[in-house]
Amino acid sequence: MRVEIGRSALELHQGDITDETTDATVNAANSRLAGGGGVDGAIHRRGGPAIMAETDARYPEGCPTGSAVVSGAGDLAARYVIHAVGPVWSGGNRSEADLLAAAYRRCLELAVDHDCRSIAFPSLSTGAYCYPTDQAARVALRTVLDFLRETEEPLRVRFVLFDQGAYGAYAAALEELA
Ligand code: AR6
Repeated sequence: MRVEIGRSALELHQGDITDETTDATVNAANSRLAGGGGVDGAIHRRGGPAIMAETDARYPEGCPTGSAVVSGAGDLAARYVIHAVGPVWSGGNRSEADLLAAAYRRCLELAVDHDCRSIAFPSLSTGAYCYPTDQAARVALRTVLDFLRETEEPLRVRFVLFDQGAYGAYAAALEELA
């Protein structure tokens, strides 16, 4: 599924984010930037040790929830990995939606600042962090659509959803929002 916004585009794709060839690939990281399972495990496995070596050196304090930091992409096809820290779901009354939106927005800003023309996102927070996928999809897509309507730079934003359930949730949310 694909929606055009001015000179930019938003795409939904089902697959593995480590196969992407976008300029930037977003990692679903934790605030210690310590690595882990899910997307984080896959990115460090396939990208190799250079990514963690760089984040350890540049961001010894880690990255707060609701924000993101950038590194090189090691052996991945991307130029950059943007490590985003989404919130852990704890019922919805702990500013989870605002923190999730802030994490997406920071990734988009970093991508534009680094002259990226394309960026691939996973579904942040909806795995180990247990954010309900249908709600996360609405926050993610609204944030990206708002950003693409505001920004001057043409950007291709690709959501790479691992399974059919996640793809379906994002497709339904995009039909509602676009
Ligand atoms: N490509 C695309 N999507 C994937 C892939 C992949 N290779 N692998 C999993 N997903 P998660 P979170 C989907 O847990 O919830 C880590 O341990 C997955 O099905 O990766 O933000 C970190 O170190 C789910 O829909 O990220 C953190 O501690 C989505 O990606 C913590 O997990 C996100 O799942 C972050 O948790």
